Amino acid sequence: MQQLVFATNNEHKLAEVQAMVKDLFSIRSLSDIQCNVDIPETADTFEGNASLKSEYIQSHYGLNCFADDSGLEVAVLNGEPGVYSARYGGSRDMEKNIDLLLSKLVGETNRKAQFRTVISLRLEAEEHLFEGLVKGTIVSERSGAGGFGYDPIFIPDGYAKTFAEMSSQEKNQISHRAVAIQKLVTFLKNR
Ligand code: ITT
Repeated sequence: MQQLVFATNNEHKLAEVQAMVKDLFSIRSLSDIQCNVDIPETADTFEGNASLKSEYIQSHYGLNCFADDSGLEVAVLNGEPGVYSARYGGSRDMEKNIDLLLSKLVGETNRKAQFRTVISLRLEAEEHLFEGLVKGTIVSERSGAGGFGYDPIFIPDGYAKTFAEMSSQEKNQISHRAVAIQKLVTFLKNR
């Protein structure tokens, strides 16, 4: 089975992607390769940051790998929190991140948002990018205990529950990450 490093320190992302690709290729985490670095994400786009993370691993470890940069984009906030999703409220504290976002939407009727991810895959000298997005709405109160990040306040279009109220299998079939990983899998199969 082909081996790929997934360059993430987010254990939730790792678990989601491992569940999605488990029979197709084997994933090594950053701890599997003894990498304990918080790889700098200095770009202002998902594409740029995904590319920085995968490039770091390939240049320092010489391994084929991929990285995911992702976040929530709220229409009425001009795409905020976007690339700043992980630290929107000033730190990695998700309670504060969500509180800040909800406070900016108080009284707002346009609740449209989307989760977006860009995956950068590095195979030897080549880079390939895959995008996934899922549209939905932001609710005014948290609901559900599953998932991670902004999942308790996001209802995908066509559903009546938040990502945090879904089983991991359900979220993993429709999420932005699932869409991008499916594109990556198709690409690897056709090579
Ligand atoms: P790595 O960079 O190490 O992969 P990270 O958590 O810092 O981990 P990002 O820089 O891509 O990842 O930030 C993405 C943030 O966007 C993440 O911390 C969540 O707050 C949010 N996010 C991304 N995908 C999500 C999802 O499926 N459900 C809920 N929130 C998500």
